[in-house]
Amino acid sequence: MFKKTTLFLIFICYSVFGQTTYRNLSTENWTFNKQNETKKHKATIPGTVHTDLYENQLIPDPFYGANERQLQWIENENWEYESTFSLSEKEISNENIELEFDGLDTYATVFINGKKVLEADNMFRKWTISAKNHLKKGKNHLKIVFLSAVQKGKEEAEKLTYTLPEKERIFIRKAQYQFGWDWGPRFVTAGIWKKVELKFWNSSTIENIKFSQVELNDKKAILEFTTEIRVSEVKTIQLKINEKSETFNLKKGTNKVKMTYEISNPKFWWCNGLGFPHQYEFHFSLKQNLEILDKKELKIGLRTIELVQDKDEFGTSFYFKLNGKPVFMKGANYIPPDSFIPKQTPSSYHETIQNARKANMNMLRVWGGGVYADDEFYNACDANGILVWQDFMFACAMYPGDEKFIENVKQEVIDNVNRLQNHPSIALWCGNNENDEGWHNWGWQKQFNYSKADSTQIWNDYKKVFQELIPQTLDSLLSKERNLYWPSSPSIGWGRKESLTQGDSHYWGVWWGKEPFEMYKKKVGRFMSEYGFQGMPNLETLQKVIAKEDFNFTSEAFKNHQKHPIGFETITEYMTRDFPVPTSMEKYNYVSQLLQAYGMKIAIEAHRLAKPYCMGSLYWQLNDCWPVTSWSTLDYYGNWKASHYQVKESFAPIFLAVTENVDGYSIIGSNDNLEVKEGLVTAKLLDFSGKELWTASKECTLSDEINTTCMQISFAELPKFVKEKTVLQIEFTSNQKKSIAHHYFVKPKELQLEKPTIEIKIVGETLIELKTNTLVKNVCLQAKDTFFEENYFDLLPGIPKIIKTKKPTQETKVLSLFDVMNE
Ligand code: BMA
Repeated sequence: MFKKTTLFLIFICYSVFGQTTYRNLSTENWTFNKQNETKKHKATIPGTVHTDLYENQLIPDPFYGANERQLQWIENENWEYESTFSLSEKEISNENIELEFDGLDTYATVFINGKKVLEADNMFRKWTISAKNHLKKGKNHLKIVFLSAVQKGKEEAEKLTYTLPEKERIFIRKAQYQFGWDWGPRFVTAGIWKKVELKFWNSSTIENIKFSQVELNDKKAILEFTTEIRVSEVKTIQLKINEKSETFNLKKGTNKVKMTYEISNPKFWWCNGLGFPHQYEFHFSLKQNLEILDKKELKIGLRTIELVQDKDEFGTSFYFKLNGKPVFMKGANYIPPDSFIPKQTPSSYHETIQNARKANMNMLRVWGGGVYADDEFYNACDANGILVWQDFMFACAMYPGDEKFIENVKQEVIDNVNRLQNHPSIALWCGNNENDEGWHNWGWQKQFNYSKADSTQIWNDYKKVFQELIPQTLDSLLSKERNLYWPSSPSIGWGRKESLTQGDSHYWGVWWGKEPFEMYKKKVGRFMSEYGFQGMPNLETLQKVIAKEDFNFTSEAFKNHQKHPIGFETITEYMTRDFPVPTSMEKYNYVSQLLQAYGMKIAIEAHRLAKPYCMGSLYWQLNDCWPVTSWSTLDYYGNWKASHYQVKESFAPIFLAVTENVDGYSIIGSNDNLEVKEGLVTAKLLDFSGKELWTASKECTLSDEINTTCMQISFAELPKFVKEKTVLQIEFTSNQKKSIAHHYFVKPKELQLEKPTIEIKIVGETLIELKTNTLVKNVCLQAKDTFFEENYFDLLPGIPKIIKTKKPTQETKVLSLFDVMNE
């Protein structure tokens, strides 16, 4: 009996002090103040100085009107954040206490109880301080002083004998878009932008887990886990991975222990459209005798990914193989979801990724001018089968290459790769966005008057970071099958013809070069990682940040929410080419969205028709960081622009297109499924009243590898018809599933549309039915607080359409192209 009680007591002691625990300090009371000002204000952690100032009503809403301009002083100040928290006897008696900052933005000096314990200088790194010796039982004081990043950057720039492009921003390891972009305001923030916590651990703790796939086939998977365990003294421990346990003798310090794990008949992780993104859960525990010292959980997906670059008759291929299958990548570029990132919630990341999945995407590119995204972003990508092209955070400039900078970047790479490496979604690591293109094409040498020696130095620094440091660091961290590296996106600038025969390409002839949309058909590269066109967000989105009296193109408030120097001029120029140009704001807004969608349709169609020459189409850009007119297809609040509905259609697994050639039309089917699809193709020539002028049907087998010409229609076999009043409707029916496409013979502005009578009926709690007597081009449904599963579509007479809504709707407003033509 006595023995039992003693054992029980010993066990209690162990379990109280034994296991690694965490204490979130973000939830303590925090204050902030401008340096040298005594008045302290309440602060929210994680947060930014801008959001804290706003919440304390010390500044107006940074997104509202042209407030951005009057808030620029914030970036030049130093800011102090403080908190006092109490530690219990139990907490302080832990053997090790570490203070962990997941993110400090950016030049931060940390003091514990008045003693300086850290100087941080990189927003992207995780900072860990061994804090036991600085902390005490009872009250403790934590203070972080943030120096103006802009001032620090300027000081660094002074040290160079030449000027690097993009002024101070490139010296600062901080999100580059904060310095202003052509879709984003300039808000150079400061603050504790991620979680801060205390970690208490005793004798041993799991620091990091990685795995490699030793063998992976349909029958079995052999995984090798490498677990990094830190121990404070020589020790024998058991590591348990799910039901499997092994014993290891560890030395003081960090130990890497390896354990294999076998799975029979493994389920693979597939991207959206090709299968289920299956993930396996692993529970790790570190034990000594009966006592659990630390625990960790890991979800992994089993997949192989390759980047195939084979020489061919045109140049060099550029495509991904997932689990051995070539995959046409469909998706977009992802920018930070907010100018003030801590405002975002886990669910907002999931919603964005679900919106990508719903639009039939399978890849997003995390663009290099932002941040390495939040864990929830990658969790959502893993769960939704969205692959990630992950840039390192460098964009559109040249960067320094001194020793301090290099070491800083090295640690940044280590921290982020350690954090992200196990996500099945991560397909490729890419050095930077457009630095190589900029150096070779944007005329910096002339602009900054570089000597030969300057140029050599700058290019050598480039090579040091992107051709040596990053790939070498990746080699040291990643198992072979997770280590795909591409130095710069794009590999060759769009002005050069090789950009279309090898590597990935950013094609900006449309928009920046003002080339017509039809150019998209000619400028098709091997993998289109950027191209795009602006469209306005919904009016309500802009109305949230622009006052009624400012709601016109000339007000400062309105102009501030368009960051491209000639944004609206460019939109209007393109609109004039293909669409009627409305005078009212409401209709201009609507047509600007149709225009963007129209451009995206032409581009994506061209890319898909060029499969397998072209094997990827990632448009610029998925989302916004504030309410703005931009290239995004989802606005800041997650609303779908017309273009998002369009990309959903254009990225559909079965895709139909009509091309015109010398003697007729070809109907081409593209099939992105893993298996061949057999079905029936029907073409119908319809006038706008719904009258069938001609029809033909043909069996067609859509290959899963190459596009298939399903039908050739010669001009001769078609009856005479008025192009302005006729549409060719194409259907592909396979296993009772129908894909439909519409082909028009003239530009939208040339269509001769009749005034429609549209009937809208509520046919279910969240279902409405639409009918018309004549073709309605680009039906735009609007209702308060709801989302229409389909919108901006064409409605044909005799073909009622049932639309699902997110919430029940009472009043649905309809706008269509006819209303614009008859303004
Ligand atoms: C791309 C991006 C961004 C920019 C966009 C639109 O090339 O890399 O730099 O916002 O163009 O101009």
